[in-house]
Amino acid sequence: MSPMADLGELVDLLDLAVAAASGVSTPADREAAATIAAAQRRRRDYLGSAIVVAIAGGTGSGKSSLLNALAGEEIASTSPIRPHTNEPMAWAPSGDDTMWALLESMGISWIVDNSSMSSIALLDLPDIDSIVDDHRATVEELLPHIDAVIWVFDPVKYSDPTMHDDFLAPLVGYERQFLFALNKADLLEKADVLDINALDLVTEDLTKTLANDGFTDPEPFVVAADPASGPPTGIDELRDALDERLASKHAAAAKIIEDIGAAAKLLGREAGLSSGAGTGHAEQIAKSANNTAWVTRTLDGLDLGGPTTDRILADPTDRIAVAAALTERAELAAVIAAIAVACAELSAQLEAGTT
Ligand SMILES: Nc1nc2c(ncn2[C@@H]2O[C@H](COP(=O)(O)OP(=O)(O)O)[C@@H](O)[C@H]2O)c(=O)[nH]1
Ligand SMILES: [Mg+2]
Repeated sequence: MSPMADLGELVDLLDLAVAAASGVSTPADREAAATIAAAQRRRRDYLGSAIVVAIAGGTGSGKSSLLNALAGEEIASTSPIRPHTNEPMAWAPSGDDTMWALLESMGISWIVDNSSMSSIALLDLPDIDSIVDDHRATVEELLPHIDAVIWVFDPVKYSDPTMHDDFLAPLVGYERQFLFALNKADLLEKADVLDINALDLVTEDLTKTLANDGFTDPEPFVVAADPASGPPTGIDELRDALDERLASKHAAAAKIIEDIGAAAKLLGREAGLSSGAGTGHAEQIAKSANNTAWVTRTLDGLDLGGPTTDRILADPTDRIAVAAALTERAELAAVIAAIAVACAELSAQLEAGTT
């Protein structure tokens, strides 16, 4: 599988185009393109075409079990002996070099090759109920690079005040990225408390507790990732929710690709480079190299100032200045062409990208 291009690279190219356009495009067009690039850099999620989901929760809540259930295979080792996972591990699509590099930069060196679901990466985070401050810092560092966090609760510790007051409530600003899962439903399902089903009772109480933390309409998924008997339950609903997020991420990505493609075209517009990427530019530049009148007119029309432009306007037969101006255009044309190619590749990837 060839390495996937990602939106991050496309944003890099747009920045490169803005730089290459400094003597060519209008300040307004360059500013518009730079604003689009900067906005993408501020995004609070992973810019690739896959969705990156961290699984967080207290000791023994079932994070590793949930990762295994979502993956449909035994990835993270689970154990009844606590604490078990002391290092974050990831299950990430093979071939996505950018994501693997990202995971390594986040300090995740234990990466399991995910060949079955090319558009989802799952991170099994360390238990978070010990050393709360350190772990909250870890999660806060991760959040800008990932798409979602599944917070896992078990029926015994779901209302642990440390978890809610010291951990979740301070992170309420990230709620757009959060999903909640009540695990070990099998332990509650058959129990009644004063005629009320224990599972309903706990689900309702967890929902209320999360609302008290400050979350808007929290709706925990009810799952059994590793029930005492039988197969996992509730996993399909959770996976559907992740698929939905992946779909909306793809829709958002399609919009970004469109915006970046448009911004690149705008950068080339004034310089006559916006007719599309490819050989046309080279031809146009070669042709206009012998046409100082065209170059002068173009530069004059741009009203750019700058030493090269000033020199040509002062003396349209100044071949060195004309050559310099054309080089600037050729460089910009090359970056615009690279952007067009990357946009086409990414669009194709998005169209092919399903779980
Ligand atoms: N009954 C039951 N046990 C579970 C379920 N999910 C996990 N467990 C058990 O809970 C223990 C802790 O699970 P693990 O996934 O290692 O938790 P982690 O520490 O959060 O990664 C293990 O013994 C699991 O088998 C579940 O849905 N039902
Ligand atoms: Mg674990």
